[in-house]
Amino acid sequence: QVRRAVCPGSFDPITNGHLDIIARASKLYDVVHVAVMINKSKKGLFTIDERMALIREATAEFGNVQVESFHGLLVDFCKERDIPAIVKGLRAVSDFDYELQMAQMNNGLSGVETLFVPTNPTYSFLSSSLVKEVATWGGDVSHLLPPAVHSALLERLRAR
Ligand code: COD
Repeated sequence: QVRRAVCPGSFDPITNGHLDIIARASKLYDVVHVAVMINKSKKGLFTIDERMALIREATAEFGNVQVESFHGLLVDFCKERDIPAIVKGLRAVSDFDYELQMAQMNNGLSGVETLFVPTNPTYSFLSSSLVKEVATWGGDVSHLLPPAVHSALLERLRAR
């Protein structure tokens, strides 16, 4: 049987922090689904298709990562694909409260398990929103993003 897991998120855009978690999950599972969850009330900097293309490019070398988008509950994404495990990165204690709530809610809804991977300390302060804010004001974020994501981000901010 194929062992599957999902790494869900907004990925607006994918950072080296996300990528580190996906890379580690890809060593533990046969197939890792990266789910770009669509949140209609949040207008992102990148469209869902742009986010997926950037994730595909950054994860191509792993060989067992499948990138998809989904509008709805994460547990339904999992049910439709027979995925028993959600893999999430934990940055700091501040992440824990909300992540624990979601993990318990998701488990209660469908029995899906959530596994937490401690973030690589290099990326423990890193989030998509901070990267966008720093880049907006001209700060250097090149070491925090895959190269293609960095170029796309600079181009998007220039066009604004
Ligand atoms: N280091 C390690 N891991 C990281 C880092 C980092 N620097 N940054 C992010 N991560 C990991 C975290 O595990 C994080 O959860 C994940 O990557 C995604 O991060 P984001 O910021 O792109 O995504 P979020 O936090 O907006 O994602 C929230 C979800 C989309 C997963 C959540 O809202 C969801 O499941 N929505 C679907 C609707 C649903 O089912 N709702 C009910 C939930 S109980």
